[in-house]
Amino acid sequence: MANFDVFNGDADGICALHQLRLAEPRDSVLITGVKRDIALLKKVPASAGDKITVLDISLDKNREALQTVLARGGEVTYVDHHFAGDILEHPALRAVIDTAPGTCTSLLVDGMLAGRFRAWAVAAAFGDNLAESALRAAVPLGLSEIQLTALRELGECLNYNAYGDSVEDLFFHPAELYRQLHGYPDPFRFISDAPVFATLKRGYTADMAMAHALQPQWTYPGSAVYLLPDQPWARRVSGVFGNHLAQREATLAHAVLTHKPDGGYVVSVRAPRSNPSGADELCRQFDSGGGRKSAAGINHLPESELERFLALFNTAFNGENPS
Ligand SMILES: [Mn+2]
Repeated sequence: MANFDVFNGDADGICALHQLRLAEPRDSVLITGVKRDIALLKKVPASAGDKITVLDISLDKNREALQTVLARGGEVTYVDHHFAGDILEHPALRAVIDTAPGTCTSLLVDGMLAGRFRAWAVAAAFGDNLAESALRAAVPLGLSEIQLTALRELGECLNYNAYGDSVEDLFFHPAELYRQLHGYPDPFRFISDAPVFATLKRGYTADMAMAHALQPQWTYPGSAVYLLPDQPWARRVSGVFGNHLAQREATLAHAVLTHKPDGGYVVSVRAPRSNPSGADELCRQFDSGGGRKSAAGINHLPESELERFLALFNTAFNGENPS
């Protein structure tokens, strides 16, 4: 019998698994990838009695694979906060799914573990651009401003490492980053001692400086669109850059479009922080779109769909309050 840990390669996925495996150590096959690589469950060659943990990837996007794994006799723990559609009922499936805009997978795991490794969940919430939730979760820890800033940086750097067209764009394969990080029960130790963190922070700082030098390509009454070049730095920084824009201009929606090597764009959409909804609905109108209410994306937007995207984006976030 085998164990499989299947997780999104971003801060939330990595910190969710880290917490679970600190609480319940387990040798397992790690299955992960770049942030957008979410069709992960189909990579599990499950057989009867295998234990499979799935973290931070949409159940809706893995539904068929989940049915297969369960039919083969696997036992599945599924924790996530992305759009799930109908959650199937099965005696071997434990699903903890909450798509509320203020939560993330690491916070859900934190709830399952009664807050035992809370600081990691705080870092993950920062990484998922949920600063308010992160700060709320951090209250009982009594951290200093400096410590909170450190956890914010940690979440952002881990999250940053997951963006790329392929793992070749990344500083570390997310499985390797998880293995390194898992040696540190204390996030502050990881921040001060781990060479991988120093590398990520250097890369992050350099890439963000490039992004912040850009002006928006299109601006609308309630939103702005940035266009990033076909460069590894741009692919790495696109998502985190979107989060920063969302933090900087709370009332605006943002889209970050990054040119792809073979044409078309990768799209990150961030709803306004003042009204964090509509991003997933917009992106799901495109073939490879999906995500959460506040943050969503399109894996491949063909050039021919650009005008349609801009029109729908402008309409979705026209600056008027829906209430
Ligand atoms: Mn997440």
